[in-house]
Amino acid sequence: MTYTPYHPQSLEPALQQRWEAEGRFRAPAYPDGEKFYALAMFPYPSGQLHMGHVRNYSIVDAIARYQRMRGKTVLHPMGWDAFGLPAENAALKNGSAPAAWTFSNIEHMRGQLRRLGLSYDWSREIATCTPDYYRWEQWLFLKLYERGLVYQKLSAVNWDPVDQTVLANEQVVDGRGWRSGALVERREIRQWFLRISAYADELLAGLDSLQGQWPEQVLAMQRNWIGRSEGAEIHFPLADGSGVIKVFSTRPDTLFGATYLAVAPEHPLAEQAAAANAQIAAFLARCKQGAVSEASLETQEKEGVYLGIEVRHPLTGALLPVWAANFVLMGYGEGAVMSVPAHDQRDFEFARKYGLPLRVVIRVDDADPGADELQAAITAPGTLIHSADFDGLPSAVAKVAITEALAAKGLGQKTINYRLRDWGISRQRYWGTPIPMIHCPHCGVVPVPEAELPVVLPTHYQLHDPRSPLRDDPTFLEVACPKCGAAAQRETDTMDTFVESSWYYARFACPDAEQMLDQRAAAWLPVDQYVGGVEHAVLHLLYARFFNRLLRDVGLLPKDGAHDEPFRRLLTQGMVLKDGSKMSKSKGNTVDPQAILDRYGADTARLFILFAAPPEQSLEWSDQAVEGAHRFLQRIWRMVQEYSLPLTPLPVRLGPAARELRRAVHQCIERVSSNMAERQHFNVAIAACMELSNQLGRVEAAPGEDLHAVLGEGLQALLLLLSPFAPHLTEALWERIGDGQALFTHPWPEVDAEALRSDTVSLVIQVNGKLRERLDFSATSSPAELEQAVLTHPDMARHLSGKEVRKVIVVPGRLINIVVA
Ligand code: ANZ
Ligand code: ZN
Repeated sequence: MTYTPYHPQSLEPALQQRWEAEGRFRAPAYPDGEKFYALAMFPYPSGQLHMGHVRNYSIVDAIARYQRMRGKTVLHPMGWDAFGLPAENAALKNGSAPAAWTFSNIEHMRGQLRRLGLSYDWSREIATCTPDYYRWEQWLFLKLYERGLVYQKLSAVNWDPVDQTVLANEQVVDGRGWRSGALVERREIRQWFLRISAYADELLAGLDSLQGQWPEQVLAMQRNWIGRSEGAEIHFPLADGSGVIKVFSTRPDTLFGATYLAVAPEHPLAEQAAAANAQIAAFLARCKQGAVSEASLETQEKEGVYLGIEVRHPLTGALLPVWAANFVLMGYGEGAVMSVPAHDQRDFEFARKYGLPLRVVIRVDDADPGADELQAAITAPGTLIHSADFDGLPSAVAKVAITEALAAKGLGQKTINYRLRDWGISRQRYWGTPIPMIHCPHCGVVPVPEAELPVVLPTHYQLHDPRSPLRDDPTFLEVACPKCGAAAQRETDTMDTFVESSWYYARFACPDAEQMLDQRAAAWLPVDQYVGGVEHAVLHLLYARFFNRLLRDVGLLPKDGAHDEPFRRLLTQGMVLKDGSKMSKSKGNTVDPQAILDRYGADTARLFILFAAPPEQSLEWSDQAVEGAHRFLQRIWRMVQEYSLPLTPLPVRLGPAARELRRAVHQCIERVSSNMAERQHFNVAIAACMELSNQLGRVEAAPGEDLHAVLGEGLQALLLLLSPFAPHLTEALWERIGDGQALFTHPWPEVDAEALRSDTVSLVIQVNGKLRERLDFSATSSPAELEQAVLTHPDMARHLSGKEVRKVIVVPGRLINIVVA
């Protein structure tokens, strides 16, 4: 027998060119029939594909190809999240322009994606750094500004005093500027914010509709991030009668245990006190040092200073001192807390450090520990003590009663607080979407008129230092005020790159629309299956859920309830590990996908990566397993070539061997099918195919025999089932033994229930209720025949000899129990 050797290095590119020339994976403008939108989180064009990409895209491609075979109209697009810091950093290092660097990376990576044989509709490709894309983001910004969903406020940034520029959090390494090495300072500057907090409740409620469709862990992380807490706003009148300090507390039941207040260093009262006291001023200045990331606030040593101010307890009238403390956040609640050191651990430590008093007001068991004996705060709810009229109430009841008592005096009310902060989208960086605003000396902030969009980002700069070149370029900067015509200046902040990735999935539905989105978006959305890394559990996935609602509320998506959520189903794929740790350049344990493609081809790479682990778990790289995947494909190649044509229809009656083989074929179809759609355990699906290929490989049959016909059916099924994973090899072989219909839209094979029916049943045999044997019988036997068969079965002799059989109980399909004396 002669056959062509398996040579993926030439076979695969030839097929890929054909797919491209035929426009095979183009989606129509509108779905005809049932749609399926499959999407992988689009990549940052860093220069090279890594194995994480290969895994992500292989998963989505398998799903997209499967859904096509299920008869769905599939949309499967790809694009580039092309703005961001790495382009600037690379430009600084090698003097290139960020745009040129970005586009050449896109060029290279697009080639790599093609080489993987991913079934994208490339006609919809998007690069977010092109004006065609970001102009709509500027347009939306203006719409949101009109609606009060965009605003400016003072906010802290990392300031590099040597480079004289703002640094991104990633550019601060151990509190120092990454280039200058200078100690970073905190500065307050005016920045642009999106009012995501206005959607907090809706974003929280929407999570319920994703239950079962999104990983539980991601839902939990979003719930925490939104962080709804119910509590009370409590007013403490200033002792000098000049006003009140408001605090937010989730534990109004501990109100009688409050022994002092603590305000944020940025709180107006702290700043007032600092004006008259150098020691306080020095403390506040110290708080302003250091980087602004949340992590650095969490870990810093808790410190404070007494402000020389007193307030009255709203219910007892007792005088309490007011401190400023570095752990109180200006942006949360009221920027002030009532400190209850006996029941809050942070307050406990602070009180012990500064010698402030403790009052125990909650009892969790019978003991009433004296304040001096406490080793740690008692944080659990319990029963109130030392709390006047509220003594004896459980915490939950007391929360309501105390809040009502405060409300009656006009000194408080029930409130809900969210941890979710408004989204600061200003970046003092160059390589991003320009914020379409103008600063006029007479009119203040003036939006760029819609007709003048886009505000195009100039791309010709050579970067020499981290300062944004926009700030020094008069041709960008200088502009006439749209309102009064006076000489004005453009905003030089650009948008956070998370803005681009918050709506790209919608633009893919109508990439050439002459508006942000047109009718096609509603027809394709929501994304039916989204796949990406779990590191995006909150920011990206929350922002996209927010943007989808903004798009709806400006009229670009229908308010029909079916378009609130952007991603119907989410799969978070696991990491690719080598030697037990995440592949990374810094660890030097990467495997370059290009090398695997060159050596084995795309089908092997894809098959290995899907076979090695279930998609959501981490995957350990193994050179041997790659070899194994390759050998498997070679075996299939040989088997199909060796099959002597023509295929013949199945005879009406099959002999036992043919029946058994056919059952194996249909069991495989069943296992693969259930793992494609529901569980998405592609590794199990591939294992089933491997098992079937072994069974088919053992068959020896000549044309004309029933076994030969079933073998043909089996080989066909195998190619269909493997085509989502190894699309090139299966398509090439399908040309030899297929049924003339194109493989990529061929109907997915159906399970024949008749074929699954077994000739034999396996029954558990008990003697006096104890498990003794497991024996096979003909599936068509009657209970009487079974009784006869089991008693005379040679394997039963040792259990029954010399015993008197009293009774035989047959439970059809399950077991036979023999009662002996
Ligand atoms: C008194 C109290 C007693 C508190 C007690 C807790 C335990 P969550 O659940 O995250 O909403 N807090 C309020 N505003 C703050 C701010 N701006 N910066 C730092 N901490 C602040 O947290 C609510 C609790 O965090 C509030 O309840 C308040 O301390 C503190 F036994 O009030 B609590
Ligand atoms: Zn003006």
